[in-house]
Amino acid sequence: MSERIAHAGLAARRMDAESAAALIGPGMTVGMSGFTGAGYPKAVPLALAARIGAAHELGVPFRLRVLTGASTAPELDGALARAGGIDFRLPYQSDPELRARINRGEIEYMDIHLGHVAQYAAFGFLGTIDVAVIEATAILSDGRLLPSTSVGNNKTWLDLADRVIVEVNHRQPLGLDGMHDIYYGTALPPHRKPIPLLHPGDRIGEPYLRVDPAKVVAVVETDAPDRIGHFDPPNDVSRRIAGHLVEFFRHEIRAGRLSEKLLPLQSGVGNIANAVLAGLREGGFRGLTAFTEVIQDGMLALIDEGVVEVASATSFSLSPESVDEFVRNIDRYRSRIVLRPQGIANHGELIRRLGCIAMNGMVEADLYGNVNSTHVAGTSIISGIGGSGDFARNGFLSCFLSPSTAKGGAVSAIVPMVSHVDHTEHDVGVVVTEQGLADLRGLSPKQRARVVIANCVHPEYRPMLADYFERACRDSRGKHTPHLLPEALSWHQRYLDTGSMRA
Ligand code: 0RQ
Repeated sequence: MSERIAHAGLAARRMDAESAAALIGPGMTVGMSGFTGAGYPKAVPLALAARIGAAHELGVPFRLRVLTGASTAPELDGALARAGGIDFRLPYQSDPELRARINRGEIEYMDIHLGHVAQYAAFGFLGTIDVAVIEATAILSDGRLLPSTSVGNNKTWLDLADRVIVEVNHRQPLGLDGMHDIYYGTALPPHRKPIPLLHPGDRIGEPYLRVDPAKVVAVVETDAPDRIGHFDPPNDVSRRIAGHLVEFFRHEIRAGRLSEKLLPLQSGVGNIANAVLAGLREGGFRGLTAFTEVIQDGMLALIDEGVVEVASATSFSLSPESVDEFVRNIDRYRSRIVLRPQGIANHGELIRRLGCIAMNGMVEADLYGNVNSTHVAGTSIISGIGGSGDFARNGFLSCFLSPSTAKGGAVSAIVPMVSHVDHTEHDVGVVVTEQGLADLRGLSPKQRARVVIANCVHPEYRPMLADYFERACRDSRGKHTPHLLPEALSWHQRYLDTGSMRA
């Protein structure tokens, strides 16, 4: 199984996952590969979880600081969380076990913009990175790594970590060779230069990850697929959301603010994002580009049909059916897809230069356009801000999408005041629900509230919100952003008390 390890010195450092996991000790900070369920190490974290479990049985404390690209999979976040082995975790996560432990207060979680993680670590704000555990498709004869299905923060962990463990996954297709673009021109302030990327398809770096072979303490071979779930087919609600957005793009083209090719698209993860991509296909768009984080099933379909010419991202997030199709046609995709480090894929300078159209899901928005992407009732985290803030703040257009209700109608996604703020009113341009679209550009807070109430709120909650706004305009001391403070979060409290926001 060594044809994928062409560097003799590193081939000699092959060992099993248990021996590699034994190189990681209590209290260490570990930077792992992995982004939205792709390209995460498949064997060492499981062995590490077993090692941690055994230590705990002997009463020996063993907890780690775990840093990744974004969400991983049950074999990494799930196993380490279940073993009680995570003390601190950063950034985006979506594993149910990890989430439950964070929300029980057992794990410290830092939610940070995905585009900021690499520089945050390079600035020294995260302390020493003791070990990097990175999945690769192959090791070249000079020791460089052919990345796998995500790039994420791998460059940063490889650069900064004292020691490196590489997992070479034989299941990842060798045809990925040539798809990655690892930019090595970053520097720390005050020595930074402009990043020379002018088009989403530009290649500005090299296809491989550099690593000092002297730092590589273990090479572990694996043969396991990425674990990514299935997507729901678009339903009536997601189709209506997509329909409103496509109609809005048409309106912007007629107004001369967008061309027929729009501007580089960023679309979030999840079913609504997939439905929006399908909506663009049905809307007759051609020759589009994407500068985004994740290539989902929907994006591959758009590339196949010429709707999208080229897509830049940091990771794949493909359902099992799409993976087979992808591997069969990988040579065709190679000229259409560029995978970059997330610090570049989500870089504010590039998002602003390219003028991305940001389309992200939200948990809730308020009357004035503040958006909560992360918390239920202000205190429990769902996943994290991901890259939504990188794109919302810097994009040409910043759109937030959600069904108008959640939990079978018991929760309104449009509330008097959001229970947690991820995107302030200053970063939100367009709010879309299946009810309609609120174009908030160029409006004052009270003007925004009227559009949001008229266009986005579910009919069951519209009279309640209209009533709140009317009384706030009358009774609020300040009339710029009218609120009734004792009542502003009462909908959330009612949901906690009764299971429903309905009055
Ligand atoms: O929970 O499954 O337990 O019922 O939140 O909601 O409707 O399945 O929608 O998958 O599109 O997720 C904001 C979470 C939406 C996502 C969010 C509950 C709901 C369900 C999921 P259940 P849906 P989606 C690029 C950009 C931040 C990161 C980001 C997200 C669960 O879009 O994580 O944008 N965004 N990244 O029931 C209580 C509400 C609720 C609610 C939804 N108002 N109150 N619960 N839910 N609304 C990608 C990356 O950065 C990697």
